[in-house]
Amino acid sequence: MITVYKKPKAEFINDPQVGTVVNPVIDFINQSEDNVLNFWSFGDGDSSIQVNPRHKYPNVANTYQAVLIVESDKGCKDTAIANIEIQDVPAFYAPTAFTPDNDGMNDLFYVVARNIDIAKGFNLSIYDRWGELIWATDKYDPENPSRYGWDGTVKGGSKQAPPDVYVWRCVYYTKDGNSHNRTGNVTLIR
Ligand SMILES: [Ca+2]
Repeated sequence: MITVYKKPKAEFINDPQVGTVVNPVIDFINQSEDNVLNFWSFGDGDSSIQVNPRHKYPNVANTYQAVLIVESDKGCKDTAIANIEIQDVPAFYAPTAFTPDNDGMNDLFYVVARNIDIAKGFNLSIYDRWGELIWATDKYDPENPSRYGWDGTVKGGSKQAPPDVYVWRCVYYTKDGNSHNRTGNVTLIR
């Protein structure tokens, strides 16, 4: 008599769908069925036997082939494969608008700078249309650029800036030793 065991089903999704070189961390969410053992190969030489592993890819733009092999309690196997893309981001990015209304969406104005050397100094200043400095910070967190963003308040948080177009100026240094002085407009929408 031949016993036919049910084959397991290998399936997963990755979150986010596309990573960035700034934050190349991917959560692998296992959606397999009848999987007793899970063998992950992330495509960059690293591997895991966790059910839902989190993996940090190198901070370079590339596409990796992630493979999940699952095995049932009867030793039957199935394989799922997906391409994981880590995208480049611009060397410097500042949005042109933000909405500081505390709805959790786009409530902060902040810049994203790559290869930044904070030890040498950093400044982000906001000016109103009359050229008055209304907000500034000398803090920047490369791991979490929104952390010290402008929340649309002025005078130490006691007053809300009205909807308008504001001028920002950012001075920073990159790890190659160069200084950068960038400026632009941002529209505050409430
Ligand atoms: Ca908002």
